[in-house]
Amino acid sequence: MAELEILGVPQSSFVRTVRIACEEKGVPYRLTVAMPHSPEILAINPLGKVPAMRCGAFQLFESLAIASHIDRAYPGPKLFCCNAPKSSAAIGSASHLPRYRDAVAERASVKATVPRRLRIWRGCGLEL
Ligand SMILES: N[C@@H](CCC(=O)N[C@@H](CS)C(=O)NCC(=O)O)C(=O)O
Repeated sequence: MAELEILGVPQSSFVRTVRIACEEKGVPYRLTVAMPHSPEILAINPLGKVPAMRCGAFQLFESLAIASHIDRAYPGPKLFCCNAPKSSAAIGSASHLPRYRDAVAERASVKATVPRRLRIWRGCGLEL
């Protein structure tokens, strides 16, 4: 399979969502830093929003569409399960990632139950 390229800025929680999907699945990817409305982004997303994704000739935008594609196109642990309510709940959580991140940070300060997840998220540019 062609190299998976994620385009966007690391500060964006939507970019983090798709990077975390890659990290959780163990899918190698390249982050190309590109600002919203830059020519690279507009070539993929007419709305100019990040993230965007490229894999060979295939291009995609919208974080949840990208995360869902990564989940279905690559091997590794399932991020979105086949059970409709659980899958819908996962999509809801991903939509509220910034708030979820704060909840994780709060929990982590009380008990260190999520060291791996914190390492992954730090790797994606999150400051917890
Ligand atoms: N629904 C989009 C939202 C993406 C989004 O709003 N990204 C922000 C960066 S965090 C952006 O590109 N903003 C530029 C703009 O709204 O014009 C997704 O999930 O990918």
